[in-house]
Amino acid sequence: MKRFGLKRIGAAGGAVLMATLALTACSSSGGKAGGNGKITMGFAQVGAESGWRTANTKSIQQSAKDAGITLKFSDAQGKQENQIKAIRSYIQQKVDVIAFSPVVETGWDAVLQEAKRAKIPVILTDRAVKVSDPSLYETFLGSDFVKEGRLVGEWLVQNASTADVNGDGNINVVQIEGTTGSAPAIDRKTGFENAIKADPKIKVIASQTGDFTRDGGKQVMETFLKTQKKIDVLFAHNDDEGLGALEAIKAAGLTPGKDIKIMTIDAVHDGLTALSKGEFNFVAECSPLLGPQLMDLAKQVVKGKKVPKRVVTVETTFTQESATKALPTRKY
Ligand code: GZL
Ligand code: ZN
Repeated sequence: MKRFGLKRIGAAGGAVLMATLALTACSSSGGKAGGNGKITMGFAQVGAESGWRTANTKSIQQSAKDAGITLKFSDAQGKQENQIKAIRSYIQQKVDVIAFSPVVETGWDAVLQEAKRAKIPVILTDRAVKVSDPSLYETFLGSDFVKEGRLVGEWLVQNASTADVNGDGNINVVQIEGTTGSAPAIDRKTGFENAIKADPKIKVIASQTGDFTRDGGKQVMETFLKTQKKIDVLFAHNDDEGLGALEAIKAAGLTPGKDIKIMTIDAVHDGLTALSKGEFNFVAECSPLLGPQLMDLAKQVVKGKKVPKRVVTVETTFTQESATKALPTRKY
């Protein structure tokens, strides 16, 4: 499938990009930015629902400082109407660029039309939107969520022999999904469920949203433990749901990682700690450190430069051994 202008820039690539941009920035007129060339960015964040989100917020706030960009920041407590309100206020304040992580995929056309009419470029970070007119945003910087789900499914297929914990010949999977309607929840489910088709013994016997929170993961896992007889595997769409589920699994007198194999996505510090302790069995990384690349892209779009429509973050996966090695130097 031809990916339009797909660019893979890891953290190092982002730093290189930042260095070149810094050079061009001081030689250019600083584009549309305020008189002193200082760029003002309005950022509408989803909320503070998970360890991933707080690490993402820190990365954005720190990178704005490092890039000399004035940041107006709002936390929508997970509500789309609050994100829309924040974007409208940034339009009123005539910021130079708007960036946001859309809590769900749909319902953005109107407010993005208003930003376009106000000639304020918009950058999507972390999550994608479904809009009628792709010119409503300059670029989408974030993970390939389908790939994250696929990597989890492929690991389960490769490890099927040790995953049939109940020895009933089937590998019964319960799935705790992310926020309903969000790009990561939709795409991780798609990637995972497509990958496990490779082994007909693997079946998703129950699937429910835990809204990417620990509480959500705990409550849904309690329900699954009551209603499902033979659970072999849990796939939680993020570490926080998996960490909440751990509590429910232990409260039921089961040993996580042994009686129920657990796979999650994010690879935040607490998730890798659970993995290194053998409570989780596999974690696919989803990097929250989007700040440096976001600020590079913001400087380019404010200058009216064309940027790739899609910038995919470079990520990896972890097993117990690689998690133990990575933990001491992990930034989040
Ligand atoms: C993924 C991000 C998701 C994380 C969750 O890029 O949108 O939202 O996987 C977070 O931890 O809540
Ligand atoms: Zn089984």
